[in-house]
Amino acid sequence: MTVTWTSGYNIDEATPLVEWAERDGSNEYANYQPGSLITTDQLIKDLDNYDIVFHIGDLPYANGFLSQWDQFTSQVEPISSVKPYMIASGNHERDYPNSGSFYNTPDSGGECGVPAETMYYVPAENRAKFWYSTDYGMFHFCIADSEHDWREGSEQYAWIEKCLASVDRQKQPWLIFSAHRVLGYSSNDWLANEGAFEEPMGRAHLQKLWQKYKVDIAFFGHVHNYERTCPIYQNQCVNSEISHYSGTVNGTIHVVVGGGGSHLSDFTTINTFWSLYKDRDWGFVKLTAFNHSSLLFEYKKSSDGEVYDNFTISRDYKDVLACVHDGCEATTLAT
Ligand SMILES: [Fe+2]
Ligand SMILES: [Mn+2]
Repeated sequence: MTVTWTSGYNIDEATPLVEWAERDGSNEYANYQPGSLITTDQLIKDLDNYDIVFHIGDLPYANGFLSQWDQFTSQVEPISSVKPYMIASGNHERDYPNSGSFYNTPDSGGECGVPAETMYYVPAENRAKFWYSTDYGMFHFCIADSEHDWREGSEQYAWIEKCLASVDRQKQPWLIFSAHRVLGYSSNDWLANEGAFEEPMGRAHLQKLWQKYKVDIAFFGHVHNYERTCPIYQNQCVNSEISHYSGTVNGTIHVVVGGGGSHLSDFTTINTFWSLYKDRDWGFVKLTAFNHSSLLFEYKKSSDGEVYDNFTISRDYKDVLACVHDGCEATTLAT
C-alpha cells in the first residue's frame, strides 16, 4: 500500500509558475495559495497508485475566511472523494490567543480548529484534541497535534506513548509519527536562528519515545520545504547508509514535508551534519510498503511529479526487535 504526505498548500509570490491558486481563476484571498494547484494536480494524476493521503496541517490558510474552505474542499475533492484524506492540526487551523492553543498566536484568524475538525473526520477520541492513531495496511500511524501541549506530563504525551506502545509490529511493522510543527529536526533558517533546529521542547520531550518505540519515520510540516535526515538516535547519525537501509536501522529518520504549496522557506547556511537531502521547492512524499520487510520512500516535486530523493528499507521482524544503543534494559547472567 502507498501513502502520500504533504503539508501547507500555498505560494512563493516570486514564482512565475502560477499566479493564483483558485481553480476557477478568481482572485486569491491574500494571494497565498497559488503553488497548491500543482501539488493537487500531481496527486490527482497519481490517484490510482496510492491508498491514503495525509495532509498534516495548514490546509487552506483560510484564517477565518470561510470561502477559502469552500475553495479548498472543492480543490481536493477529486482526491478526498475517493481516498481517505487524513489531516493534522496546524497553527493556521487552530491557534488563537486565550483559546486553549499551545501557541498564543492569532494564526487561525479565530477559527480555533472548528472548521477543520468539523469538515474532516479523524478517529480522535475528542476532536477538539486533534491527535489520533490509525492502522492502515502495514502502517501504524500516530498523528500528534503540535498546537496542543505535548510535553511530558501532558495528556497528549501520555496518548503518544500509548499510541506508540500499542503497535503490533508483526502486523504493522512500519511505525510512523507525525505532527504539524517540526518537533524533530529541520535546517530551516528561522529554527536555526533560534539555535534549536526544531520547535523548542520538541525533542527534549519526545525523542525518548521515538527511540524507545523505534519509530521508523517522523514527518513534519510547518516549514515550507523538504528535508530528510540520517537515522538519528540521541542527536547522532547512527547509520552511515544513505539510500538502502538493510537490517536494523538503529534510529528514526526525520522528514520535513512542508512544500505542499505555501510560500517556500529558506535553509540556514549552517552545515547540519544530520541532513541528507534538502530541497527548497514544492513537493510531497510517497511511501510504499511492498510487504512486511520492504519499504520504498520517494520525494517528488510538484512541478513534474518526478522522484528527486528516495530510499528503501529492507529488514525482518527480528531487526525491529533488536536492541539498539541503550534501548533495552541492561541484563546479566547472574541469578
Ligand atoms: Fe504552513
Ligand atoms: Mn504552520
